[in-house]
Amino acid sequence: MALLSPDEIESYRGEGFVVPEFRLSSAVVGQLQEALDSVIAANPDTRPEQLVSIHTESRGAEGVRGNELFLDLARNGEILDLVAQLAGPDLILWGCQAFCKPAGDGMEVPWHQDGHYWPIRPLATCTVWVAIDDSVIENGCLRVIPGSHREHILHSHLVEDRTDVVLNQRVEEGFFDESTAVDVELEAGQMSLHDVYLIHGSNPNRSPRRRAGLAIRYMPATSLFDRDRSADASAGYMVDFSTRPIWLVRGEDRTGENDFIAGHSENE
Ligand SMILES: O=C(O)CCC(=O)C(=O)O
Repeated sequence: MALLSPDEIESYRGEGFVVPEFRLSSAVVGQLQEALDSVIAANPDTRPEQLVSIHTESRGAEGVRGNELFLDLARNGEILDLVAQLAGPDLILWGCQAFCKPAGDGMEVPWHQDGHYWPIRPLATCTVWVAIDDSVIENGCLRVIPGSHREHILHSHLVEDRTDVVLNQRVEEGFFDESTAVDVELEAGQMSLHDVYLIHGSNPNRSPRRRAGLAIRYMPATSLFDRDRSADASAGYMVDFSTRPIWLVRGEDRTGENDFIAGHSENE
């Protein structure tokens, strides 16, 4: 296991993202690819870029029948060790989504800040983005604007009435300089970690190679997952924070108010 070095932690704080040395074995990558293929087959009406809550087997209000192999990965002790270095010892797993861009017609993810959509007070999340396939410039790898998280400001997002992009909201022009974007190229099994305020997105996949990644969302258990927002499709696809199961994966719930019961009966 390679924990983050002090320089890597510094880089995450300063740039808003980091690629650790730790990576998954090719055997685990093979299992994830197989599980993803079966989830795609079981959800023919869902775009594979929008496989929200892929770690739960019940369809629930969000409509995706997932696979618990992704939940096992999200509870992997080595990944949690990395996240704990950045977000503290008390951690809640509150989301897990596959962004799988098929070869040829994989959709763009517009430039956005995640925190714009999320009911976490105070707002804090570290996303671990795990490459299930090789993710490179050609097939639309994750792109980030280094340092765009630093001021902890959520910029205004334009709402677009489009179905050819993964999210229908994008950061309005003028808040960042796209020429500073960094392409986060990863081999299958590698991962990047990014901050909730970081501006990021990705280009369409016009290449002959699929590009799949799994975004695992962790929040410190010093924040509250606010369940007041129920079923909501304003991001361009359905999310339901009122019934979304969350898991305390490390330490204690420091707020004493997080609800770890909602949504679990269908998933245990
Ligand atoms: O997979 C992508 O291209 C985008 C991922 C993303 O927006 C996220 O992890 O928040």
